[in-house]
Amino acid sequence: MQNQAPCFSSLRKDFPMLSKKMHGKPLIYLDTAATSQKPQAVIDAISNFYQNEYGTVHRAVYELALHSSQEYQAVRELIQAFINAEKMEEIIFTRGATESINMVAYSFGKAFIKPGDEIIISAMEHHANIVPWQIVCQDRGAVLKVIPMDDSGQLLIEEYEKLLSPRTRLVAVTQLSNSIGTVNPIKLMAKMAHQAGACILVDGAQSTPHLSVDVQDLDVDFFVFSGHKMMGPTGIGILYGKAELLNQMPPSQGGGDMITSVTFDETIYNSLPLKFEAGTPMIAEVIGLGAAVRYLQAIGLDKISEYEQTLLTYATEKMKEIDGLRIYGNAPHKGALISFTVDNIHALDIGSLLDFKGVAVRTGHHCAQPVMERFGVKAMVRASFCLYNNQEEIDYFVEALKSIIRTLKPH
Ligand code: C6P
Repeated sequence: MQNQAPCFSSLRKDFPMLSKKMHGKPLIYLDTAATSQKPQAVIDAISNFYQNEYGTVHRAVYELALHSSQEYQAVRELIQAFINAEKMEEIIFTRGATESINMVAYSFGKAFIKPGDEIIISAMEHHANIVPWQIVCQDRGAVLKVIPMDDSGQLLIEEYEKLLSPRTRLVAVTQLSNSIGTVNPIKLMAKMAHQAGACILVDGAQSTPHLSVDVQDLDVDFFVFSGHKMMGPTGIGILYGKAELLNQMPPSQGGGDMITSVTFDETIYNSLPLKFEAGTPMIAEVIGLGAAVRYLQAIGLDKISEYEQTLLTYATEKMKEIDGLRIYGNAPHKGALISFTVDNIHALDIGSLLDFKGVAVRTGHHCAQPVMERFGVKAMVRASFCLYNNQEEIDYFVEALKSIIRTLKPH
């Protein structure tokens, strides 16, 4: 690749899955927005932990448990630095972005949402950042409002301004859309929410693997993401929340570790972050997430971003040349994913035939049905790119796509 940094081409060997074959063809993995492949460093960290170091956390004084507790805590510090949170106790381990949002919806809803209050989301949210708020609104008698977007997939900030009012309690918005790639102006949106007296939750499920995030600079109240989209294992996610808010919110689950004392009459909850971590946590998953963050940090998020943008530009230019292909989401600030349809050919057919050629893409509604409705389609194909993809793969993908279109196009 002309402008491919040598370090990126050499990274491919870190990912064992990338040397696999699918249907006898080399695997071309273009579905990182769903879940990323894992570098050997992450696989080794998890396997080493289970083989040599495994023990529980926070519950015992034997050496293995103490070591596990230290490692678990070290990853919390790592995540704190990764997103530049002010305090370590603001980092809560969850099972994923979905669980993080649901936890805030439940606890924030209980603490702060009253009948007649309003919650604002955007037209490009993943279902994980829609449904929990609908549930809160139903439970608390609140009203859900939606920021519209234009045809390029950018939020209409002037409409957002109009929606904000003294009744707004919370704004919940994605930093990077999983369906159309738009990167939203979070710093501005947070400032506007705060000026209206509201809090803001940012869904960072798609942004954390690709952009460097500074929650203090963005000045967001809650920030959520998943480990499995950023080279880490499944079953681990993060909920960042400002301590002053989390301290006022009730726990979303009760159980071990989230208490300081329990009698049949009364329970005193633990302090942050354990108040929100009931039960034996995802210990090995946390260790794996730590290895993933170290892996990303060693390369550098800014370099990753820059490289992925070259892939996005290259792929967009090539795909625009294909007759009848329509790309959804053309915001100037966009993450490295392309959702598209081809005239008269169903997205699922394209996905299945690409699979036979070794290419893995996502097809369907991308868990964002309102986005499909906004653009008047039932389903899209999505190719998402990442630090381990390269120009040759994009060439292969585009040629495969052209040949599928030639085969399926009605004559
Ligand atoms: N998007 C996709 O293919 P979980 O499943 O909890 O790790 O993440 C949920 C989630 C929340 N917000 C955004 C913006 C997301 O993209 C996702 C997951 C995957 O686009 C699976 S549907």
